[in-house]
Amino acid sequence: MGIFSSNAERKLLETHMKEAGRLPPGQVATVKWPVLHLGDVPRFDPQRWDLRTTGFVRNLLRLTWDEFRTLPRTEVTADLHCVTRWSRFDNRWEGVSFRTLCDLAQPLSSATHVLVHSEGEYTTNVPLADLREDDVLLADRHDRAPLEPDHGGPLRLVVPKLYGWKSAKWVREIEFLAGDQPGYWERNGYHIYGDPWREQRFDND
Ligand SMILES: Nc1nc2c(c(=O)[nH]1)N[C@H]1C(S)=C(S)[C@@H](COP(=O)(O)O)O[C@H]1N2
Ligand SMILES: [Mo]
Repeated sequence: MGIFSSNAERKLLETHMKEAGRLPPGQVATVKWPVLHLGDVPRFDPQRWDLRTTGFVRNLLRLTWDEFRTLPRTEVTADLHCVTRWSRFDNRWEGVSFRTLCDLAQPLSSATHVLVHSEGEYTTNVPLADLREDDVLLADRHDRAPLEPDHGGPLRLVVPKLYGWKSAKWVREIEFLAGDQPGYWERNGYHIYGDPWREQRFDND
């Protein structure tokens, strides 16, 4: 932090990111990492945890934690933009590329979208094509440390190009859909797609 107060440092980062074209419209930069979710942080039991693929898919997988940890790994450095207007830059994620999971599960040709189910009630929908992009992953590490439970540990989805509500924490099920279906926030007024660069915050934006 040096000679800067933390707000001066934050402001400097914000100006820099704006000039670099990395601050979407209507967003402010944050250096800290806010915790944002509904309900309680689920308890992780590695003996009972699983990740399932369901719906319009050839292979109905059920991966245990140990099995998940043997999958080929990837790392992505990406920005996180929350619809409540904070952006956190250069998050270094590690985990398994969503594409790797798709290759194992083999969605049917009729599958166009995915409904991601978290532990508890939370769901969110994303088009399958967007999930197959290079920078989408199921992350179990952040900034070289195991992902904190508050931030979605043991496993969360990361979809950098969409607002943060699409990056579901505590993921347990990947449901392949033949057609789009709104998730939790999408049923409650948030935009069906959620592109921060087009400020797709709410469903009439
Ligand atoms: N399961 C679950 N995942 C969730 C949420 C939630 O309420 N439940 N909130 C989302 C929202 S709105 C954002 S901005 C990000 C925030 O991630 P963070 O708490 O790690 O900053 O998580 C997303 N994933
Ligand atoms: Mo958010």
